[in-house]
Amino acid sequence: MISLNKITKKGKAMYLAYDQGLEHGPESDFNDKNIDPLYILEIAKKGGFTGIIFHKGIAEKYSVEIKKSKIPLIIKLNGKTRLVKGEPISSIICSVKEAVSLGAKGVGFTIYIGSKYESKIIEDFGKIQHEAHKYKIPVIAWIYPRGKSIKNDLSRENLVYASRVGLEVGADIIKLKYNRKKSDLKRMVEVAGKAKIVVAGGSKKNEEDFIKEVKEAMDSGVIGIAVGRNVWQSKDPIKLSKKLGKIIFK
Ligand code: FBP
Repeated sequence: MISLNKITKKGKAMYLAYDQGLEHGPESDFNDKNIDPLYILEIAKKGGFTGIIFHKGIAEKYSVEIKKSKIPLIIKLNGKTRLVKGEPISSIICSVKEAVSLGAKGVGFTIYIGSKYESKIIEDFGKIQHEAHKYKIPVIAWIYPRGKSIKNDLSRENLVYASRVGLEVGADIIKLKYNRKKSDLKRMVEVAGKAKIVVAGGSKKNEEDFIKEVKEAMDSGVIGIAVGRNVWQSKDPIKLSKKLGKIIFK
């Protein structure tokens, strides 16, 4: 069993995701402040996050500051832009070995179940998972039902399926979307067995509603959150993060 100790606190997880520069593009998500990775690092540190999620480029260029911050680094190993339409697949841009040499305490990987490329994605994930576990590094799988065959990516059936795929393929933590139906999330937790679940945040919403969403998720048995925009697009990200920390680590 791989230990999650380095990227959790009291068994709970609060990750700040900052892979959107590649996934969505800077013009859609960033403003003058949050375009700067150092601003994000400061939120992660002062806000009490148990991990910061970067792609390889930021992990390399800002490695001195990341190490100094002592925030556990999680490197997202694959990614894609939003420019290509059609069936989704992310390319591997960083090996586990490189991630470890950059100081990663965990690695992330996106799996699009339902995509035409699913078999290649799952095959790649298998190799990454094997390698990461050789280094005793936990693997977080972002599992999103997506592609032409997926009619509703937030249906109970698809989300519960995504959760079980996470357990079956060997993810230690599964990052899933939450459709605001507690009974669906409880079922997702149940089918994930000994694998743990964190929920994604999505685009920026009303702060009170976001806090409520996090409470609901924690009540349903997930170990935490892996969110980006709702935190670093907030007017006061540190204040918000502290409120989230109280809910998550209480
Ligand atoms: P957010 O909280 O900003 O939504 O980040 C969570 C996340 O999973 C990111 O890690 C990733 O870049 C993004 O959402 C993917 O979102 P999309 O659904 O647009 O592919």
